[in-house]
Amino acid sequence: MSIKIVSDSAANLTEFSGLDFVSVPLHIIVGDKEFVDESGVDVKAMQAAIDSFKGKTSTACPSPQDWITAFGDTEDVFCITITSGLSGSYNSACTAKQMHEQEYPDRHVYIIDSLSTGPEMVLYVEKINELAAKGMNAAEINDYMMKYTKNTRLCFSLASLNNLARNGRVNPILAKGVGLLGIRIVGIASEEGTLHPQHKGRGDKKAIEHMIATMKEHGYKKGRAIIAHNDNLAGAEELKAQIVAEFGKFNGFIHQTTALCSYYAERESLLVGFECE
Ligand code: X90
Repeated sequence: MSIKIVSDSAANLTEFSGLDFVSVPLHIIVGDKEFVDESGVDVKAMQAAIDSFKGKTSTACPSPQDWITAFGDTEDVFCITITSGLSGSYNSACTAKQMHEQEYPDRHVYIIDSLSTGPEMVLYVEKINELAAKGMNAAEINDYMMKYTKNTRLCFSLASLNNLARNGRVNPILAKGVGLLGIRIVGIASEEGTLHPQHKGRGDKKAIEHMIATMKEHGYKKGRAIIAHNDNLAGAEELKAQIVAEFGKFNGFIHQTTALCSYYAERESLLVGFECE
């Protein structure tokens, strides 16, 4: 049996130990510079380029051909994309699947639209890996994942919505004031895979209190919880400490966002993907 996991780079994973894993990069375009969200991308240089650039910056999702290349020659591929509610990545992957399965009728691509991003995608990568290690076949894993994906959530604390608003991914009215004086916006990924803001307030301390309350409200108990931060390790450590204080332990890890999530979840933002009960 051979199973491969392919995700786009919104998962912030350049590598993953376990199953054969490939990350397919999104691109960040800053004037005449293009940052490819792959291993070795210089996120600090990207942020510096954004800071000093006056024009419009943008991002681009993988093309169907990018996806097909990543699928490779493995019989069964699980493909996890950033939310179709905010990106064309899922549609592109669907086109790729169609072309790939037409060319190789004995291969199969299972696409999971995360309706989310970052650490919630990591939960899916981990779970597929775990189920495959237990000996489940691809169809069984796919059935399991259809239920599993309904029982995970993403909560965010964003330090700015500028790039989301400028690229038409959130209402510009919502973006106003966020970032000034340490104003954070806390919310969750909605069922449709868009931003559902719930609280606006000042500073990480309040934001983290709201994140913990949101986790509780959505049935988090002691399951897996993965934290991604953009240049805010102190905030991530504080969130972890509050998870331990509130729920008894922290079953997960902390990592830094790579280029795509760093572009949209701007400096000092926090994301947590977690399992609900
Ligand atoms: O160019 C593209 O196709 C990529 C577009 C991606 C847009 C959204 C990225 C979001 C990154 C920000 C906050 C988390 C909220 C997620 C709600 C689903 C992270």
